[in-house]
Amino acid sequence: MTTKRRRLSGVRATGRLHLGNYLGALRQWVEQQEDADNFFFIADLHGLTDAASEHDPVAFKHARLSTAAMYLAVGIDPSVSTLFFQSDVPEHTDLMWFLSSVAKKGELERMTQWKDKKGKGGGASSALFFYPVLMAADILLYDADEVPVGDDQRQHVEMARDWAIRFNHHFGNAFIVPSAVIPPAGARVMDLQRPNEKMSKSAKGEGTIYLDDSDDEVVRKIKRAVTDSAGVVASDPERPGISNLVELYATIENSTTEEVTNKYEGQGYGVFKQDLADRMVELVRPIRDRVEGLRDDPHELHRQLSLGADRAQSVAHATAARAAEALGLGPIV
Ligand code: AQP
Repeated sequence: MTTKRRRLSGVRATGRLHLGNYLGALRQWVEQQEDADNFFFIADLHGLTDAASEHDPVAFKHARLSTAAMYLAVGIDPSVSTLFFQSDVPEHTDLMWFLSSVAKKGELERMTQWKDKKGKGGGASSALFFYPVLMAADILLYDADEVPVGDDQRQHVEMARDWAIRFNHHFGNAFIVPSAVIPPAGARVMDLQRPNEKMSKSAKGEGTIYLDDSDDEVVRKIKRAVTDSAGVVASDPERPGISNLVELYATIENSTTEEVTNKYEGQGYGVFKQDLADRMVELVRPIRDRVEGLRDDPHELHRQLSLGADRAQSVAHATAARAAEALGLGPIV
């Protein structure tokens, strides 16, 4: 009998997932769903990293459930994968504290996301600073072999690996050391208006395509995507706007960027953007339709997630207990 490899991943509970989240993370979760033992969580505790003045508890309740609806809408099947809210499993925060003994302050200060975000919006919370430790706890709690994520999370998974190795070295082998799995295409989808920056929820503009955008919004965003004056469909690091669109097209079509540029040789951006917009609408429309149906039945969503939390907790409890014992928190026998 072969044991399936175990995979763990999650997305912050911001309510609306975007194309970057989908192509960088969720698509690979779904594609290999049957081949692995999956733990997918809605990272609602990671949704608490904003300063208190920016956090709206009522909107947040809807956002966490809406994020769950999006997981199901893209194809996560709760009868195949363990799907749960992070906050339903208190061992995440227990283990975060245990790991803080091996996580150094200087390491957290060097995290790219902290450096990028700490200056924005004034008064960064300590949760934002500390969140890589919570993320390490998320990853290590389920004895995962693989962590399928987009390229921007590579550094955080590396950090979790380092802390696991350090903890194991000091206190005995408590953790499996997992690897990040980054998809070969779509690992870093760029903003359509600022193609030197990654597509992100906080950009809040025309450069981000959401999985519940209307057909008109999708078409408009693609058509207004920043390119350049060369008018040649190409993949070239010196031309990030058109290169991002070519990569998007290739990722959606499961083809190569070379095949795409060959196909549109001698044609302008207009034809190419129209074709990309058509494909994008075909991708987004069924997801949006399913999300709308799922959001209409919050009780059923909560029921499914609470079943997932029970299974998740049984695994998480064993790992947290192992780590606690390694630290000397158990009884003297
Ligand atoms: N642009 C992207 N391209 C490819 N993958 C991406 N991911 C995020 N943006 C891109 C991947 O999506 C998963 C969940 O990410 P998250 O929950 O950490 O969300 P995030 O990175 O905080 O998303 P945003 O939109 O970038 O939020 P803000 O704007 O608040 O920083 C991860 O696997 C991530 O790699």
